[in-house]
Amino acid sequence: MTPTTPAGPDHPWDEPGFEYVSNATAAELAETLRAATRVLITTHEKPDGDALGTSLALHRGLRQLGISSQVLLAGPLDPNLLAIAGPSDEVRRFEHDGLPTPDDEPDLIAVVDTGAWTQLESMRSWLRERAERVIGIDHHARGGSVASRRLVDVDCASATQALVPVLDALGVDLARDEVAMPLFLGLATDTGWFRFSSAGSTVYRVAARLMDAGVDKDELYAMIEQNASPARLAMIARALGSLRYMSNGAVAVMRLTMEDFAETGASLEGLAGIVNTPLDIGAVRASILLTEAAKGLTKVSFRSKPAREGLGIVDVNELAAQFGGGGHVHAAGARIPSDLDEAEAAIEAVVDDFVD
Ligand SMILES: [Mn+2]
Repeated sequence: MTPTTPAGPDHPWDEPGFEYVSNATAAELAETLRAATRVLITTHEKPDGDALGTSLALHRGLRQLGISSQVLLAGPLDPNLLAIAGPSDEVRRFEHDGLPTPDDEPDLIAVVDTGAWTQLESMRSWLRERAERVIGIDHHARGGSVASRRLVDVDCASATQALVPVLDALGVDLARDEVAMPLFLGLATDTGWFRFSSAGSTVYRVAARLMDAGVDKDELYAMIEQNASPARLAMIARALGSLRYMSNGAVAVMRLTMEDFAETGASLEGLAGIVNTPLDIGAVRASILLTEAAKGLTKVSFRSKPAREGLGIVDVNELAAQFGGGGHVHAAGARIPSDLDEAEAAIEAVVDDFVD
C-alpha cells in the first residue's frame, strides 16, 4: 500500500503512546546487518509486491556479501508474485514451515514494509521475545514497537525505495544477483506502475537507476500484471456484472458468490485488485467488493480514491470499523457474519454518512 496518514485515533496499526519514527540511519542498520551471521527477514501477512520485493532484495543483497539469511512469509500470496523468488532464494512459508526452529535461531531479524503488530499476528509473540534483535525498514506513517531500531521513511513510495540506501551503505551491487528486480517490483506495484501521486521525480530516478542495473520492466510487467488465469477474468466479469451504486453513484458495490467460485474455478487469492476496477469511473469515490466466504459469512473489501479538488475522501477505514474491520483510509476490510444481501443492506444503511 502507499503510505497514508489516516484520520482518527484508533488505527489498528497504531500502538497507543508510541511514536513510530526512525531511530536509526541507513548506515547504522547496514552496520548491524554486516555484523550478523544469520538473518531472518519477514514482512506483513498476505505479502504484496513491495513486501516480497523488499524481503527478496535484502535476502539477495546479504547473500552477495556472504551473510546467511532466510525470508519468512505468512498468509496467502499471489502465485505470480511468489514466482519472482528463484530456486536459490531461501523462502520459508509460515503455514508450511512454521517459525524457525532453535537450530535455525537468527541472530538478527529484519521486519520490512510494516511496523504494525496487527500485520504480524502469526509471529507476534515470537518477535516480542526477540525484540532487541529486531530491526525495521518501512515507509508507512503508522506502526508500533515491533523493531527496536528502525528506519521509517514516509517520503519513500515503497519499502524497497527505503531499502536502497541500506543496500548502498552495505556496498551491495544492485546490478548483480538480481537485486534490482525485486526492488523495482516493490516500487512499481506500490505506485500502481508509477501512476499514483506517490510517484514523484525521485521515484522515477530510482526506477531509472534500477533499470540501468538490469531490470527488464516489460518482462516484469508481463509476469505480474499480464499473467492472470481465465478464471480471474471470469470472476472480474461476474463482479462487474453485479455492479450497482450507492450514495448517488459515489460508491460502487460488487458481489461474488460461492457459486461464482465453483463455476469459474477461481480461488480467493486470485481476486486481488478486482475491487479497484470500479474506481475507473469518474464519479465513483469508493468501491466495495462483497465476497461470500461461506454460507452466512461475507468478506468485504473497501477501497477509496485520494482527495480531488472539491471532493472529499471516503474514509473506508472508518466505514470498515462499523463492521468490526479496519485497514487504512483508502483500503480496508471487514468480515460480516451474515449473507450477502444482509451485509449489503447493512452497508447501504450507513454508507451515506461516510460520503460528504
Ligand atoms: Mn509498501
